[in-house]
Amino acid sequence: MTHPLNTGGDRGYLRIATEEACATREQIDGYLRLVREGKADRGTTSLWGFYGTSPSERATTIVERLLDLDDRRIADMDATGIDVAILSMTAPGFQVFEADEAKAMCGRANDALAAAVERHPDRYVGMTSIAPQDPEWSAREIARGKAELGFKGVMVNSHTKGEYLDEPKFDPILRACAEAGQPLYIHPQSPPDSMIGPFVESGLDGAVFGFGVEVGLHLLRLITIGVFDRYPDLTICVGHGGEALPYWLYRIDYMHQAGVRSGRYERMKPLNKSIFGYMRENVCITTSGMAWAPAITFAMDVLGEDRVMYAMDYPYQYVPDEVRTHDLLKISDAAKKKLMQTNAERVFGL
Ligand code: 1DF
Ligand code: MN
Repeated sequence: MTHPLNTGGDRGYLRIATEEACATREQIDGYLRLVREGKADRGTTSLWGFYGTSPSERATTIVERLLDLDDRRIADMDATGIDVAILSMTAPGFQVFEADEAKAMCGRANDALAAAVERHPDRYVGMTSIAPQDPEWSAREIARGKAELGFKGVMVNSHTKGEYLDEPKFDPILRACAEAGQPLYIHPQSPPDSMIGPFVESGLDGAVFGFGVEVGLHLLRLITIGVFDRYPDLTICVGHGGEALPYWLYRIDYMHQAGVRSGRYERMKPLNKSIFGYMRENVCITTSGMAWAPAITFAMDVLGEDRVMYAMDYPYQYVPDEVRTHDLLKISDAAKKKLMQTNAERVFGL
């Protein structure tokens, strides 16, 4: 990527942040309406009941920052030294609305994001949001995102009304990503009602823990159903240091192979590769929310230097010092450039 303003200068690398959130007013108003009418699931009620109505500093500044796609966001990027932000509509996207409303809102949000990218072409990259309630529509939106809107990846906010993308009906979405040659980013949302009880009663439903459990489960469901045997060139990205999976990988792999051999679960079939193999060859992780040297270097060690990308998780974790944590990592200059810049350029085709 050529950057007219900044080529990384003395640093030797650009900082490309890969999990950066925005929202339309209509989207946030939609969450608030669902919450008010008692039609939101428990996770959305907890999350958007807070962000949408709390007078706290955290809630009000985050909502303001989500809605701004111009001066304030660019100023924040400049203040922290972020050269390029890969933007997507915030969680839970359009996946909590009825299908017709979801599609209409999602299409308008994609258009609005594309317009923002057009206003700031050297600072923003967009990802296509989808409404998995209608898989065929979502597949067409993925193609439109690539061909007409210039988007470089596809965002899904994990489960859709309690269903995961390994369900056969969602296959058109996976196929569309593979055909577009674009990565599917599985971003968290709160666990579904079927799972959230013990999380929400303890205050652990959101980004503190529930998000990671939810996305780790989602990715493992996709791997174990054989999504990468069906689409060997598909890349799936997850944030937050890989949602704990790199750390658990040895045990997951061991027990998965034991489970396959035992024939204990009908759904657990032999796969072409080990889970370790898919994690190293089909999955990319980002450092969103996990600006922690031991976790980042561990993930790079386990998955390889080509598999880990920088992210800030703006505006939910807008902490300037965390950028410096990345800059100061004790890794080679070549590995740092991959982490901060070139892995994102490769994965998103920038
Ligand atoms: C939070 C964090 C909320 C993230 C998010 O979406 C979100 C949070 C509503 O802290 O409540 O995307 N995040 O990715 O870290
Ligand atoms: Mn995020």
